[in-house]
Amino acid sequence: MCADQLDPEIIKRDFPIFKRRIYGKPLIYLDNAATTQKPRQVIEAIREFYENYNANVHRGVYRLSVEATEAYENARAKVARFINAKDSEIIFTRNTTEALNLIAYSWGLCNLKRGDRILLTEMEHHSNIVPWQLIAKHTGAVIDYIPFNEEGLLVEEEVDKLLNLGPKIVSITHASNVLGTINNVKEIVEKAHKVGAITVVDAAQSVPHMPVHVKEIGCDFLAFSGHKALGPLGVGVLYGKRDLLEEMNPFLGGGDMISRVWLSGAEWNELPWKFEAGTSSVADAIGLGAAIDYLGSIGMDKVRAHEVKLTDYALRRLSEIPDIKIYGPRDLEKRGAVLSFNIAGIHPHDLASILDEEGIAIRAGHHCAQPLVTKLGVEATARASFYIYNSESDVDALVEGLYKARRIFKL
Ligand code: C6P
Repeated sequence: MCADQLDPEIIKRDFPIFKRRIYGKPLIYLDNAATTQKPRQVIEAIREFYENYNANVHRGVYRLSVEATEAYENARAKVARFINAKDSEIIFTRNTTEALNLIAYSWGLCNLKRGDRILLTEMEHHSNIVPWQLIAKHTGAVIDYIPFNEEGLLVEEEVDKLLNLGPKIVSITHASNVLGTINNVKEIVEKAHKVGAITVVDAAQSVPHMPVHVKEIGCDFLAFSGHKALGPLGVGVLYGKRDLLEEMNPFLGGGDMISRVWLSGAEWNELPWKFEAGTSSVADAIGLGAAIDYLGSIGMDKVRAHEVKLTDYALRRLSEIPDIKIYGPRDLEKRGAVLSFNIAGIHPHDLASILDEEGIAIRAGHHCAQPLVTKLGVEATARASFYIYNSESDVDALVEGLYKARRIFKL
């Protein structure tokens, strides 16, 4: 193992869950696109908060509250540095879903009207489809979808054709949670800005896996979830350009998001707190800060390099299995470490159950991307998704488990 490569076996030692045995077998966790496991450093940061300085933030002058506020705002600064944004452009949400809903409601309701166009892609997660459908219903706007081809790549001519219709907003996933496709968001954002559209990037499957810098992409908004990046469940991030966030109405009203309230009205707090109504998930934000420290200590280039190598190995090993159909691009530069597949004659849920008996966790289903899966001509796929603690031996165990499934089904 070279010093410039990460060692998954060493990394694994930081994750207490890998002491678990499932039906007497070691846990092989291959559902990282759903949520990642948490290192001891993240668990410790959360425990430390609750044991030593648990208090509400922005509200107290007493020591505990000051410490909690400092740690919460420090976590925001870490997130900002991680994606190359300013602190005031980072809003803590519950998850990607809430971040995308925030944009759809706060920006969409005020800026879209009958006949305006919203441009999405056919490979979006439901979180980047349904909020826009709700807003389209409210406003009379229409939604167009950029199609993807056989290889699982967006059809470039269609990108141009649909952008020429002059959408007001373009919201696209950076990396597909089913196909693994990594979209060239920088290029699409550039083209979208040329036709005057606002741009949104769903980075739920990219921020945890590769260097993502908002200034480099140039997007107006970007969303991701902490729990898919080693952080706790319950905290997500919305990045937004300051001028746009200033113009927008708050998404939710309540405590912390105001500067003054009268019986007849209210004045909003400064950014980013204008969009953080009510008591925040303080411990979770601090936990996310610890997760970012952890990823930063490895280096996101190394994370990406590890996943490319592992995906290459997994694609080659899985391709050996008879009657397997693997979805998504084969070009490693155009894909992440999410591998969806089907084996003819075995339902993906049966595959997942048989693998579970071997201690292997994969996801089976439509992965909250039903339009995508329907276009593939199936109702469900099996999906293995990798992260920093996965190694080639995990891939070997997966392949062995799939052969076992074939034997059970007498294939
Ligand atoms: N995908 C998966 O197993 P939340 O649930 O808000 O943290 O993330 C939503 C989301 C948005 N966009 C993309 C591209 C995603 O992959 C997800 C979450 C999980 O694929 C859970 S369905």
